[in-house]
Amino acid sequence: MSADRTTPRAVYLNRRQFVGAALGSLALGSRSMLAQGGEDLAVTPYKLASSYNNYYEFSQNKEAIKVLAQALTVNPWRVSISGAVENPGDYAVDELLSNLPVVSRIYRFRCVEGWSMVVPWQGVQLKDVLARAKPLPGAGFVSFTSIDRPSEMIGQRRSMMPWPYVEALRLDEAMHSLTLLATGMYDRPLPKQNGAPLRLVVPWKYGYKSIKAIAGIHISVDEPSTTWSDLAPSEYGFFGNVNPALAHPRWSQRREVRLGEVKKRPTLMFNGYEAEVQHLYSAKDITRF
Ligand SMILES: Nc1nc2c(c(=O)[nH]1)N[C@H]1C(S)=C(S)[C@@H](COP(=O)(O)O)O[C@H]1N2
Ligand SMILES: [Mo]
Repeated sequence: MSADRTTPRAVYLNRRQFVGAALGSLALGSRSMLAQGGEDLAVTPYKLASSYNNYYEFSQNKEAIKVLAQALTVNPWRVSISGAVENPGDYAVDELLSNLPVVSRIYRFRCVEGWSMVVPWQGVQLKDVLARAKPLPGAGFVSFTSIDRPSEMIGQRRSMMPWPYVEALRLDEAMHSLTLLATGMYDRPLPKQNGAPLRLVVPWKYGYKSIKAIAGIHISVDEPSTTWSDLAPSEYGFFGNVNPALAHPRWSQRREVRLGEVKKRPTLMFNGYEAEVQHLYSAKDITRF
């Protein structure tokens, strides 16, 4: 076992302590912000969505990330497209997205740790970027690599997990019209702590799939390995589909707490996007984390 394989356990255990403590203080300290009436898509206050983050390249402390992440230079920013495509290339991020329709979508966002939020995102559909890249016949997966820049990302100077962070989707999931590459939220440029300048948003999957600060997009025939599913396959599977019936080994997934709220609410199958995405999965797929 490598050093990288022995440390993450502590990381997972910490996730639980942090979420408990931080949600407690948020809930007590922000009564005026409580979304009343239980409206399922009541937008989470910007202040909460931009100050309670997961971004291990900076810290495991959710409140510290918004401060530490300001060290990241996000302009200029380049994104490479490689692998099984007709049009590979290396682009400035604006060039990559130029002339693609900008969409604005209000989505539920659910972290496997049991907290959730509702965020208005702006960005482009990933399928539009992939259409330009033209996946070759036989291509089946898309993986995303976050920026690897320990000089600006203090958490990357520790080997708590293997860097850079990598996530991936099956090509059909990537081509789904709900899947976004976000460049903004709340009609503002994406804050650095939320993944500027470019992050993935896959609303029916747990938050760890929605990788931040994307520097590389790679199309492959075979299933790629991904950071969390390599570290702990039983806890953070490749699918990562939100499923209240499928318990995570350490956290029941039946309920969740919206940031700013106190009372837990039931977690919805596919995070409420069942009608849109269930056709992508077989009965066996949804028994896998
Ligand atoms: N590069 C990178 N992307 C990441 C993470 C990370 O640590 N590094 N954390 C993931 C997890 S676990 C969650 S819940 C979301 C959190 O997004 P937010 O901070 O915008 O709420 O980012 C995801 N994307
Ligand atoms: Mo998460």
